[in-house]
This record gives sequence, structure tokens and C-alpha cells, in this order.
Amino acid sequence: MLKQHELDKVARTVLQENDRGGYTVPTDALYPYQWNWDSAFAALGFAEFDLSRAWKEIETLFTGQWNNGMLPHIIFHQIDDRYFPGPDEWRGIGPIASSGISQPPVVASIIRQIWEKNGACGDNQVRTLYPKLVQWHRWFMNWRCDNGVIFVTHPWEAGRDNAPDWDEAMAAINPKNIAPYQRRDTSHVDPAMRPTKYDYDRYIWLLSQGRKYGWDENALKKIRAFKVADPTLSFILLRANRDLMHIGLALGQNVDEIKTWISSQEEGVHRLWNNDISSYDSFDLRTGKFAGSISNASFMCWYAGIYDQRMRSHFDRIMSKVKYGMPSHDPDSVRFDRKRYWRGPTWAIMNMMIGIGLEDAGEFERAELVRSQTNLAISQKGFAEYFDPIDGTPAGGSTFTWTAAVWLVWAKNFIGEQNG
Ligand code: 9WN
Repeated sequence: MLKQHELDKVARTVLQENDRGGYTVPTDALYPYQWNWDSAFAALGFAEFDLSRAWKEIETLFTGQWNNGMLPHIIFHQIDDRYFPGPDEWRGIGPIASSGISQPPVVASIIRQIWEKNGACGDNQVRTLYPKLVQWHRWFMNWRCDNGVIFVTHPWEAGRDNAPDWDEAMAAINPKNIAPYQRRDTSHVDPAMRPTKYDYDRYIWLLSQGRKYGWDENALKKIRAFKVADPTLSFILLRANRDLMHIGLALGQNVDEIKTWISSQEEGVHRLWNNDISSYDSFDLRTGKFAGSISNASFMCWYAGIYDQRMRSHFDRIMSKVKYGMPSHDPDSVRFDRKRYWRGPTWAIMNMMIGIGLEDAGEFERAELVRSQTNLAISQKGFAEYFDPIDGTPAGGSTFTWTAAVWLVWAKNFIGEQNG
């Protein structure tokens, strides 16, 4: 096991080696492009030792912003055949080749975090980025909001691709007429750690629908086959809107519009509460049915500033069953699969957001428990994409950007009441 300062060095090297000049790939080969939320976490990591590189990451990300405000989930700066589906499949309509959907909007919160930690450094960057953030958040409120709850139109939009949250909505899709395709992910990673062919057929079918309608949200709105209210997007955007308002006020901007978003979301997130399982949950907006899934996103309520004590008992129950961080799905569920991506493994970024939320809520012991388990996973098993939450086996890609960033900014530092 490496010592802390040695791990710091390796983490910095991971970020530097994944740097492709102005943007960082999540990991080599498996994900050779710029991903939206990965990039935000990369910036957070860079800010620990190279502030100007951190700002550059976010600026490069916004070069892919569409006219309608949408910030794509993947920006294809340079064609690379090692990833599927690439730019020819997506045919995004932005200034740079991109996908056609977005991803959890952590950027505003990360900008605030970097800006506040570094005093006046970054004032110019924040001033330039602010209107772009407002435009992006407005896109979410216009096109992904249903009475205050935020929904996904593709599982990739939530960043939790094959989570059990989407099972029923995915089962309702008949992926007919998709052209034959060849996956690349399973040539880089053990297929047992990745989504199945059944999932991919539906991912590709949903993508082809968006492409067919030229990613015109107005047209797509009428034909959507997948529309699931999601705790990841709902909680992350709520926090991001609070942070955006804070940034706006610091810049002397009128934040009335953002205030209305926040109030509507504060009302809306309660719709995610599933009484049958006493947890925040996803629900299908087409059928009104809850997914019945207690996931790591369910525990992001605290991150959104919803200090709901009702999630504590699930937290304690689940954390007593694992050693390496909050699993992406409840280990007591029959759908739990400890190695398969978002159906069981633990993810450093989710752990960090859960931990930050708990700390904000004054729940220092619980925050420290998630932090110390994440620390154990990384220090024992390395900078993996995700980990088996029970025995820590590293899974997915290795030398992973966001895992390195989480180490530098959060996982290595003890959380105690004195720090709160
Ligand atoms: C599809 C890059 C991305 C993350 C997602 C994660 C995974 C992509 C894939 O990798 O998704 O977007 O091809 O599997 O689920 O959260 O942003 O790290």
C-alpha cells in the first residue's frame, strides 16, 4: 500500500497523463474523449496543483455548448475508433462534434468550489462562464423538468448507465430496426463489469431516435419513449442552481430567474420520495411507477441541501454491509450485482458528493465513514473507475481521472466536527 504523499503524486500523474491538451479523458482507450461531468471533476483535481489548467478544462468543455444552451455529455475533439458510439452515430448539432444529450450538471458547484478556495484568481473566468452556465441550466429547466423534478431521456444522461432505476422503462422499449453495431467497451474491460447487449440495443435505439429528429427537443418531446424522473439530475441540479445563484450574486447579477428554478425544484424533489421503500427513488413519468431502487443517488438529497433524516437508516444499514464505499445499488436487493457497473459497484465521485452533503448537514460521522471507505478503496486498490463495494476489487477502467481527482480533493482528508 502506498503512503499518502506517494498516492498524491500518482493521482497528479494520472491527471497529467490523461490530459490531451486543454481537456482530460476519463481514462485512456476505454473513453478517449471529453466527458461532461468527468471533466468537471478533472478540473477540481487540477485545481489542487495547477489552477490555470483547471480553468482551461472547463473553458474547453464549454466550447462544445450548443446554441440552445445544452452542454453535451461527450465532446469528440479528435476522432478515435476505440469508442462506440462515436460522432458518426450521434451527429450532435453543436459547434464541435458531440453527443446529443447532456449529463449531471456538476460544473457550477465545482466552479464555485474552485473559485472560493482560490480567492480572486479565476474572477475573469467565472465572469465569462457565468452566462453560459445560466444558459445550460435554463435548458435543463425548459427541456428536462416536469413540475420541479428533473428527468432523463436516455440512461446515459444520468451518468448511471445501467442502474436498476431504468429497468422497467428500458423493458418497454422495442429496439427495432437498429443497424448492426460493434461495441468497443467490452474489448477494453471484462464484459461482466459492463452493461449487457440487451442494454446496448436500447441505448443505441434511443440514440437513433434523437438523431432521426435532428436533436430537436420540441419534436422529441412529443415522441419520447424514455422519460424517467431521476434523483441524480434532480439533486445535482438543485445544488448547482443554489451555487449558480451564489455566483450570480457575487458578480452583481440579477438572479430572480434562478430563484424561481430553486423554488420549483425544492417542491419537485419530494415527488421522488417512494413511501413503499422509504427512500428517494426514480419514477417513470410515462407510467407514474416508481423503480423501487435505493441507489447511491438516493443519498444525494443532502448534497442538494435537503436535510432529510429519513435516509439515515438505509444509510446505516447499507454501509454496515460494505467496506469500500456506498454501493450504487442496495446490497439487499435481488438486482444487486457487485461487479456490474451501476448495479452494485461503488464510485468515488458519488461517494464524495454523498460525503459533502452529509458534512453540510452536520452529519460528520457518517460523512467520515464514506470518506474513509473511499480512501481505503483507492489506497489499497488504486485509481480504478469503480470498485466492488464488499472486497474492493478494482473494476472497469484503470488510472481513472475522476478517482484521482476525488483522492486529491476529498478522499485523503479526514472529516471531523472541527472541520465542519
Ligand atoms: C457513456 C466516462 C463515462 C461517465 C459515465 C459512465 C460511463 C459512458 C459509457 O463513462 O458512461 O456515457 O460508455 O459507458 O457511466 O458516468 O461519465 O467516464
